Amino acid sequence: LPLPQRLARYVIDGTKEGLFADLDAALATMTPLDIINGPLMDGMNEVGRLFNNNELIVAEVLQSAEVMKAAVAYLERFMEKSETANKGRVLLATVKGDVHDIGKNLVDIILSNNGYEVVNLGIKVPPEQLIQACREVKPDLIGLSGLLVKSAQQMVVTAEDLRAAGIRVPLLVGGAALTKKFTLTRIAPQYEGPVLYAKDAMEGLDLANKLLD
Ligand code: B1M
Repeated sequence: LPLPQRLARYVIDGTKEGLFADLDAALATMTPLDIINGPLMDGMNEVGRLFNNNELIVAEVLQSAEVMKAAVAYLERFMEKSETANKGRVLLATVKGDVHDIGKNLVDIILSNNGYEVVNLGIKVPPEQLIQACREVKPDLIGLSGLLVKSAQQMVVTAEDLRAAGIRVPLLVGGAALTKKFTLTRIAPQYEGPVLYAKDAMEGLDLANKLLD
């Protein structure tokens, strides 16, 4: 198989055998982010399709997730890091009821490498925990991730709860089940502060920079 297809295959098959050598080979011509957004994401999307068709079970998808995480962790050391620190503090979480964290952790890596201090609260974070952390951390931006359809609704509830707690720190939202339209028509009206939608981690960084730089 050609290199890009091989890289997608590691994710689809959930195997790391040969992965790191092939990542090194890919790094000769591609940036770490292009490798993640290209062949590795292609693999993940295929996993999602197979899972949807009942051709993969959860345990197999977990193995694919492990490979994706290992690849991202390996590639992180080759990413460009900005020298400027302290562009702002970001509180990051996957919303209540949702365990998907690969995309959120990618946002963490990219923001951290570009001068932001990120406090990552992890997965399944209920609004109360977010509100509590907000008071302690005093972030300049709150980032919410969610991949399930029900997570989009959970973001609406989270925005309402944050507003009720008097919080108006800008919100950055992202994740597969979300759209810009849903963000603007359903989440934003429930919140006092600005609400921004990012389709991927890089756009998240761009939006954070526009807002806080
Ligand atoms: Co699940 N899962 N999963 N899963 N899983 C999806 C999301 C699904 C679409 C698969 C499918 O059926 N085709 C489907 C959702 C259906 C729906 O609601 N419409 C699904 C389901 C159903 C489930 C379970 C319910 C399955 C079950 O138990 N029966 C269950 C849910 C558990 C729960 O959350 N309560 C479940 C569990 C799992 C695993 C644990 C096995 C595993 C997650 C492991 C982990 O994350 N640690 C898993 C995986 C791996 C997937 C798929 C295959 C891949 C997700 C992924 O990591 N993509 C996924 C199918 C798919 O997405 N194609 C699927 C790679 C990642 C880099 O992309 O997270 O989208 P993503 O992030 C992107 C953008 O979305 C954006 O930037 C990133 C790119 O740069 N982004 C942000 C994300 N967050 C952002 C935040 C931002 C900005 C941008 O600012 C703050």
